[in-house]
Amino acid sequence: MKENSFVSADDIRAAFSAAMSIMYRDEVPAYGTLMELVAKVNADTLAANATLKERLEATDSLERISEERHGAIRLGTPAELSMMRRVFAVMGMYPVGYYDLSTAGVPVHSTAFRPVGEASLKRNPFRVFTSLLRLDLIADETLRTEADAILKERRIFTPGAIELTEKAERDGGLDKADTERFVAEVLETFRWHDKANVSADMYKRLHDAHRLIADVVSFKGPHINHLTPRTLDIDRVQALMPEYRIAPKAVVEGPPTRNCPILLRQTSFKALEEAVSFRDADGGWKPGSHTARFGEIEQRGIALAPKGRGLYDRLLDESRKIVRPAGDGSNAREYEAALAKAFEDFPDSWAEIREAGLGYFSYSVTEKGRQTKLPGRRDLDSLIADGLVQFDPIVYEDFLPVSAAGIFQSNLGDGAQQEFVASPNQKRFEADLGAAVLNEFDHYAGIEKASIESCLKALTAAVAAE
Ligand code: OOG
Ligand code: NI
Repeated sequence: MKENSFVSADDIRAAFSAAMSIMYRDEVPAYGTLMELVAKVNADTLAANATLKERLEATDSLERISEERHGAIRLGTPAELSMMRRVFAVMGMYPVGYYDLSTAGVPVHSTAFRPVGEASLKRNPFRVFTSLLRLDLIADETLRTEADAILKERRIFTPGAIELTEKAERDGGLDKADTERFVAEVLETFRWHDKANVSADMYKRLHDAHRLIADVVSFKGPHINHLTPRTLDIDRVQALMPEYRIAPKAVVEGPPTRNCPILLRQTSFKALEEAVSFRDADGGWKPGSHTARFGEIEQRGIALAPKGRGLYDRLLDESRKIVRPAGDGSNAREYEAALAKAFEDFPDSWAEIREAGLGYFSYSVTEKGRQTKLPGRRDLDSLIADGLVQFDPIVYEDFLPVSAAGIFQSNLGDGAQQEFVASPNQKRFEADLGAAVLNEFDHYAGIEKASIESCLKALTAAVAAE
């Protein structure tokens, strides 16, 4: 009986995502400006491209776009990570993928919490890129021990958030009143605190070791460090940003501009320098500043199959061997040219991408297919050739490690390049998380397979009905 009154996990996530967006717009007004700009560019893009609009409507994804965003947080301890997993599970968000950022000079490893089923993604695709600090990559042992002790002391979840998460786990859901409380309580974890947990001296030592360590260890909680709306034309938003008094980062991360967007392209505006205060020895507060929070936009393209992803990684690597984008933008044009040149080897029509087995597609029966009586079961390619089945790209829902590193770097200050020995440790991450991360490729392959089966079934049903 009680079950009927539960709010669905998808609805809890949608409510949480909306609440987070309002909070962040309040905290970082430039994010609100960016949202307006993205809404305008998306409306213009749809008005100018009838086919795009029609396909987004047909695949039920038009509505989610204006609601769509991701955020990012950086956690300090395994206990925080595993509790965060339980909190996100209440909202129907599960860890997908493992990202090792150590190779890029950032002492974290990460996953993305996100909805997984097709229906859940359509309802609300809110995701959170979640990183765990790796103190094991810090050379200074004294500092490591001190940072660890500071992190162990803090409590990033309110008692209410923990209690409601446990209740949801026990009962299998939350009712409306509990959902409202849950959203409000969990939001507290993501809130900005301008009063640091540490002294100015400690902050400086952490900061000297790595800016990211200072960002994680010095504060009461893992403030949301950016929120990212999804745009349908990232080049246009990037070009318009200065007009809206937002300074974009030097280059767009990810693949170059193409007719058929693949994976994910991202750009951001620089983190703000914000006033904070540090603890004094005599119990007072000492003014200072900290740079952490920024805004980002993304354009999502087709999810690539392992073969396509291999090609993407190779071409990106090739272009970076020719030009590595500098943080100050001094070689941005050369980088873009090298990237575009390298990607000439990546087919740029949906039909070619499909035929080469590079990407994942969702298949559906066409109008003609619905009116055709089939004499028997046929293979997919011939059904497509005869115009009975059509295909649309499946949207990439995940992240890219090289791009993520670029986003981290551009917001850590350009002098912050630091080398670590590459040391991916997915086993350790999963032990800390308290669960295995899901494999992104399995997920897309599953959606594709289900769509093919449903087409063949519909067309065979037409045969059986004769
Ligand atoms: C996360 C950076 C990664 C993305 O979109 O690739 C990211 C961070 O700065 O904490 O959000
Ligand atoms: Ni991001």
